[in-house]
Amino acid sequence: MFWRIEAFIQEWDEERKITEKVMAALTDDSLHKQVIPGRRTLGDIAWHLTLSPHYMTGCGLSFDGPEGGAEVPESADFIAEQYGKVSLALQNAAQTQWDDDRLQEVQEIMGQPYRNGEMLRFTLMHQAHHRGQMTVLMRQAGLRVPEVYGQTYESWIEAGMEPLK
Ligand code: NI
Repeated sequence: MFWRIEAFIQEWDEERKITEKVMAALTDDSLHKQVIPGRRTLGDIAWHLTLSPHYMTGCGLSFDGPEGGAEVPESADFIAEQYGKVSLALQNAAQTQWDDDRLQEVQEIMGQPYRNGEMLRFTLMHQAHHRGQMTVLMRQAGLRVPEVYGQTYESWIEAGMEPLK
């Protein structure tokens, strides 16, 4: 739950920049990497994360969603570009359209009451959850993963240190 809009803006701005780094490390080929045969791919998850910020329009925020429809794009660059746009659009909308009082407003979502501040928190945690899935699949696809919350295997080595196990 966020009680102050400024607290959300600050956290979202940091988190969306981390997610942008992860998206920027994707390649077209890697998008087809599957969790297990026949299930979600890295591209599915990346595109799900790109579509997700726009769900906040269901709570009354107004901003444009990503271009490209529901189908997962073939281009990693396109996904990264659309993620950048929509994540910033959510941030700008929250900053200009809501104040602290609006965070207490309750919406019914799938039959359950949620405060807007809870939905913003959900959006943030949901992104972190799927971003973590992405970095594992990226490793399995042979990609270098950027630093998310701390050093990576490669950045330890580049710093002249022994990577942590
Ligand atoms: Ni999800």
